[in-house]
Amino acid sequence: MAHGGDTIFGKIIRKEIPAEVVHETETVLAFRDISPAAPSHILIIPKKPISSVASATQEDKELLGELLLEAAAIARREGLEEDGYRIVTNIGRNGGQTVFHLHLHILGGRPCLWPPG
Ligand code: DGP
Repeated sequence: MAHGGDTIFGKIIRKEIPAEVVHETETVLAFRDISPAAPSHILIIPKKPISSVASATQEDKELLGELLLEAAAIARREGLEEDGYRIVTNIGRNGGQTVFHLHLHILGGRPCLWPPG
């Protein structure tokens, strides 16, 4: 599925189910993860339903840049910049992806291990 699949994140974008939104623009939405893996765990998604970065195309170039820049701005506002944080995107089964709508995880407030599990 390249584009167009509906997921739980589609319902969050359409406000059909609630989420703790931290930032919204015409093109992206950021909200707190329902099951936080760190003291600060925010997801940022494009409103366009791209299933993962593996399905993104040249057409999505600007949107992908926007996601990363917005993620950094959100992390800054959350006070994560000084100690650092991690941005992760999972792809497919081995990547541990469970929601097939592209999202960046912003994780902060604790040290992250490397290599990740
Ligand atoms: P991933 O495994 O990379 O596909 O991450 C999906 C994340 O989405 C996971 O950390 C939990 C989060 N999540 C799933 N359903 C919901 C929901 O309904 N609301 C919120 N806020 N987060 C959700």
